[in-house]
Amino acid sequence: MKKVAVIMGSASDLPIAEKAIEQLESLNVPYEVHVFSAHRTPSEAMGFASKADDNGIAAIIAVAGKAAHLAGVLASHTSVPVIGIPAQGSDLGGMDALLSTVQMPPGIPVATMAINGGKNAAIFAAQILSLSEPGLKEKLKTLRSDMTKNVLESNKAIEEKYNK
Ligand code: RP5
Repeated sequence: MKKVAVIMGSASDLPIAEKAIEQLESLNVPYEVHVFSAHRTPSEAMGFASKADDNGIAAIIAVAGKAAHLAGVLASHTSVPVIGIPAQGSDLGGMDALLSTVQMPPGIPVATMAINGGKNAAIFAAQILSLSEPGLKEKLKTLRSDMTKNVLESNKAIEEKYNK
């Protein structure tokens, strides 16, 4: 199976990246993890993105906060799909990173998740890989049906408690 790369703009983004990593692990999706900054290590970020396809990466998850250019810069150097996670900074609550990540110019798309949306980024990356991996498609189906079961169970418990 091809791999997912999880890139963060700073080690301080690790708690958000970990949500994605945990979800990839639970789906048995192979991954690699790096810290590359669009601003502080732009050459390394570019070098990684331009070789991603040759290195067997099928999707890139990019976590960054503040003026979050990481996802867009990676996307500009590869045709591998890039999934951006805007990180919630303390100053503007993540709106800065959300807008910096989502407002890409036509031609260089970034699939932007919710602020701190690590879990969905991993699921979306797995969905991309699952196009050529029937086993992974089955795991994603199970993930959905487990979610449905959990909601139905919590509904039952709440209905029993309040609807007398
Ligand atoms: C961004 O600036 C990083 O992605 C991080 O979210 C934010 C703050 O970085 P540090 O100052 O904590 O390294 O580039």
